[in-house]
Amino acid sequence: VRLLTRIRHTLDDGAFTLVYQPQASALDRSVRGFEALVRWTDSELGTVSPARFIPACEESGLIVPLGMWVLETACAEAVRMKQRGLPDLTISVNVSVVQLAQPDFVSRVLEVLERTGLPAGRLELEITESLMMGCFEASVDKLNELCGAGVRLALDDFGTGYSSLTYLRRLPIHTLKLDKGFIDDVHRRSDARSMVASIVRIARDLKLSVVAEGVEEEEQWDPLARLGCDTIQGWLVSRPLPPERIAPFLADWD
Ligand code: G
Ligand code: G
Ligand code: MN
Ligand code: NA
Repeated sequence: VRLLTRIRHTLDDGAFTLVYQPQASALDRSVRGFEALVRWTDSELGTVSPARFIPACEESGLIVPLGMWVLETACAEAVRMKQRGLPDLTISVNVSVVQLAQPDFVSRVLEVLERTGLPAGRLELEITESLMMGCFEASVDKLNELCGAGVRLALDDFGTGYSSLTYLRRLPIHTLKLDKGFIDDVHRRSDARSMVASIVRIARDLKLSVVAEGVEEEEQWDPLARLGCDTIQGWLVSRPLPPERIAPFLADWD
């Protein structure tokens, strides 16, 4: 309860910030985009992990205004990057099932694109598999609408929780984000490589791009690239960055 009271207070006064984690092409290491991740530093509670406050926001419905703030801030930042002469990169934004369940979710996303001027094709929404549990049919309709408008869709944390390969086929997604759990041992264990290889084969058949998440060690890069992962995300490329460190990072990375 105390957490929620604090969140309610701070939505207005700038205690939430976004950090941006780069995603690099597995083949040529060029940066393709950034995932926006929310951070909260409260004047009383200090830094609170999203792993703790996001579930509280989902239960209370506060995720709806917070999620819209995240979306608008991330899209505006992507437009600003372009204005500063940085290349056309994709911005990935996490979306909670609770947001997706809102009847006006699609129109509100399209409004944000219009307001910020970000082309739909440069926004990727990350949805987690828990969406399978609730109103699947209604969710698919909304995702189809967004897809039709040119927004890209990613299935986040793939392989954790309520995975279902039959649902995978029915979702209009472009990208599969392979959970860190599949990635950790890929340079050490052949069974870990077999798992990644199998998932990549399915993704290929479904014409999905694959992002390897949570890549921390250089030794993981080659096996992941050879196994057919398209994109590498993790501390090896960079920790999530505050907006002012994006341009310096890109300059260094080349
Ligand atoms: O960045 P970090 O590892 O601390 O994130 C922890 C969890 O919080 C992850 O599951 C991540 O997807 C989630 N998360 C981070 N930012 C957002 C956000 O803006 N919206 C939602 N719904 N989840 C987020
Ligand atoms: O659930 P989602 O994939 O949206 O959240 C990604 C989470 O993983 C964020 O909390 C982010 O800070 C974290 N993360 C990103 N890269 C790495 C990494 O290389 N190692 C670890 N341990 N966590 C990471
Ligand atoms: Mn994510
Ligand atoms: Na993830």
